[in-house]
Amino acid sequence: MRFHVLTLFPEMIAEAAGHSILGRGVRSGLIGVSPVNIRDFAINKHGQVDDAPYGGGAGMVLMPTPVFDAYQHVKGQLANPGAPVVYLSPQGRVLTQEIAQEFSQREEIVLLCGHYEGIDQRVIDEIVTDEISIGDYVLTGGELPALVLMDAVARLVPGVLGKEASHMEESFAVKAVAPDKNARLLEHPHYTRPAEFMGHKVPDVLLSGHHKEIEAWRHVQSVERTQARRPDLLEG
Ligand code: 21W
Repeated sequence: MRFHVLTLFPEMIAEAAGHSILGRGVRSGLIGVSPVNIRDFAINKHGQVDDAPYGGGAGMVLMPTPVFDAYQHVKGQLANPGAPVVYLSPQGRVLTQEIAQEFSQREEIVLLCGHYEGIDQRVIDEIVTDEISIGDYVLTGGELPALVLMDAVARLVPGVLGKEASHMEESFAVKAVAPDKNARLLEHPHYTRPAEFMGHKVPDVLLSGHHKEIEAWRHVQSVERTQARRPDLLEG
């Protein structure tokens, strides 16, 4: 799976993509991350990529030509010219596990990160196939959302997670409470040594060695936590 990332901050993408699970996927060759600097496609020698909005108003708008030229450059490297072009934007549909699963089936994805007030609508209409938000809060650009999407998608690519973790993914699917919405239960609490920390003991059942009882206790914890913290996941 290869991600091509059109951005004004390519170092932000390259740096973060070198760490954790995403970094391991990259080093193992299962994941490719190719940042492309939109400024390399500036319209003049001053490196201009943005301009004032038609109709007035505060802030600047990313010009269509540098974005389109950066996309054309990437398109020339695509194995599949029909690869999705995902614009990270507050106006997009909110990223879910289901959307991450769909993207994980693709061989290649182009990610477009906005900055300033946004990107000229004409180039969006011309090249973008999907518009994705990561939630209802205001950020300063699309780079962190692009990294969030890549992280969520990369861990679903076979081989990126260890064997144990990918088995966990399967058992979660079984716990789904609303298959159409891909909802699931929150996790039970986790404990490790020491058996007592600041006067707080690990629940006895976890030290009992009774695997059936442990499983049942964890399931009850999951349901109770979900009811208390995310009742929306239990709807239906
Ligand atoms: C945020 C650009 C808001 C433009 C008052 C006056 C991509 C994002 C982004 C951004 C505006 C995502 C303003 C969740 C996000 C992103 C940058 C609108 C701001 N306010 N998902 N002007 N949240 N954000 N203008 O912010 O590019 S996905």
